Amino acid sequence: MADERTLFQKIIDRDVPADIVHEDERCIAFRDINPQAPTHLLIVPRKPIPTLNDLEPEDGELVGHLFLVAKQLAAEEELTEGYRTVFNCGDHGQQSVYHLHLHVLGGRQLSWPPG
Ligand code: DGP
Repeated sequence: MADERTLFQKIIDRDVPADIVHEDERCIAFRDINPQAPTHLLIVPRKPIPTLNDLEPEDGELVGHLFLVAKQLAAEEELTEGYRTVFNCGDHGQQSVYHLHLHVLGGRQLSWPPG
């Protein structure tokens, strides 16, 4: 039978290796394989929500938790000058993995607009 799990579900299940930096009952965080900044982390809920558009009202606390983990990991990574958090959503947002994830980018001066 076809394996319909997303890549990030396979990382959560430990079937694909990743450099994991945080894990708790609601999410996992690991280093992006193609980093766009000296620190580039992905925070992924264990719940397989495909995109931001699939969030339900009951997911509000989970999303808040992802941001609190982002803040904690940014401190651990010593991103004292600041950092950026991003949810890419859908085609125009250039989302490539359809399992919700929060990017945390830092360690260099970022530019705006993002392009
Ligand atoms: P997005 O484009 O927003 O869906 O971000 C997906 C990110 O996932 C992208 O920055 C690259 C990263 N990525 C893709 N494949 C892997 C992988 O196998 N391992 C890790 N650690 N990151 C991956």
